[in-house]
Amino acid sequence: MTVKESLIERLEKKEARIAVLGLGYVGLPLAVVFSEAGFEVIGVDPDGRKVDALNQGASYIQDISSEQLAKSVQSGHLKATTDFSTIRDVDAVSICVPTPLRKTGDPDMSFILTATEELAKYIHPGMVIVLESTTYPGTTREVMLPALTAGSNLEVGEDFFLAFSPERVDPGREDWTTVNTPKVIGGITEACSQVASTWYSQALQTVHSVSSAETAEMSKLLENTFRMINIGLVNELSIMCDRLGVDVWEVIDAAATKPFGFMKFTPGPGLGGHCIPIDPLYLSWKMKTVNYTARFIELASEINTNMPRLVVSRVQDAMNERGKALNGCKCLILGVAYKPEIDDLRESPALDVIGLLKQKGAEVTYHDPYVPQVKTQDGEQMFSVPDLMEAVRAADCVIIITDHKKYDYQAILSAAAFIFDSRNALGYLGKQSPKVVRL
Ligand code: SAJ
Repeated sequence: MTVKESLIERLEKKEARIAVLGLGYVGLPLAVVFSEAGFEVIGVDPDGRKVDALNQGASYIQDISSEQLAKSVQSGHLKATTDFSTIRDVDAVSICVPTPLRKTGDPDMSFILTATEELAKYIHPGMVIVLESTTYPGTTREVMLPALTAGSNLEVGEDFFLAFSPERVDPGREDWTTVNTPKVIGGITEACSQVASTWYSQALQTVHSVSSAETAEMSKLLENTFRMINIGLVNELSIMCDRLGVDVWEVIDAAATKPFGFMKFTPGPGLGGHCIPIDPLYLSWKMKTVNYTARFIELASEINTNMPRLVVSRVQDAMNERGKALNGCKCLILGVAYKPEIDDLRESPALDVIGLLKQKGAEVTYHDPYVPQVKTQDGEQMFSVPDLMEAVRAADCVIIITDHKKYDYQAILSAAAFIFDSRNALGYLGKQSPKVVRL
């Protein structure tokens, strides 16, 4: 029996021991899913607080309840450690570490490199390794593979197996989960694709195997670049409609009646989150290394990045028309999380809007039912106002940045002196009211 055949047999019998490196919003759910499929799983993370919480069955990720986590831990199928050396005894490793951008806008590969260097100490024949972290095409083959095989005579596709499988976790989503979201997997070799796909098929409902790691890496970037560029398109459409005196929201709703060949996106105050604004820049960065300029990505990124400035400029114009300077203007921001019904502030455009308003001398406060406090770009600690309606009444200008469903928009409209609505949260009410301006 070859190394591959033996490993596939152990995976199919759930005898293979699994490790998940990185226990964040991707790694923790994946570790639980593998454990619920019957594998013995060890979660490895340098953050001792995460490790302790997991071992106590206390979930810190909204998609996994403590009850579900505790069941896996108590069954003995899941435990966590900060000790990387425990992976010397495992057969299969999923790497779910962050891939942020540096301040320079270049990819920050440090988390992948650290995980790979640790893994290289313990790699052995009969091991399969899958990278899940979103990254530029070529990372698995050009960065991970040499680092894993340096100083060893292990042959990829023969002695060990290496693949890429992009994470598709949308935190807070309940319809599409780690188990039922189709999973793309591409290996360094055909055998790598086969082994990794066999492994994931034991726990996930749908695995879509592709011919290479680069194909899988690129497919993920297409998914999120598609989204970023289309959001950039409707953001530019909002600028065009404003110049033409046309209601962009009505235009989009009309286009969205087309039952085929159109997909609805909506304008907003900018692009937040750790995926959409960042993933496409991994692709444009990679293309520069092969002397190609990804013009769509760069243009859409420029438009999206400028939206907070556009919002503040539109607010300033509206206040001027009402005889009020922005300097000294009491501005209340509603919603600072990067999207509704979550508490995540990463890359949130609200932070840019707050910074720009403060630069113009406005007196800025905020309310967000999910975010009790915020550290602003200039280092100030702000707290969500305790009494929303009192703050609405006291404000010269209410600016809706994130349209949480919890808000009573009718009551806010009645109490406010003026509202700038960057999300069309007020809908028809906003269109009809003289004290509302929409993006
Ligand atoms: N946004 C708009 N207009 C839109 C859609 C989004 O301005 O029409 C803004 C949001 O307000 C937010 C940012 O873009 O600030 C990103 O929003 P998002 O809905 O794309 O949410 P994310 O960042 O959580 O994206 C995730 C991604 N999931 C993965 O990468 C696995 C993305 O691929 C999903 O399509 C998205 O969730 C989703 O559909 O919810």
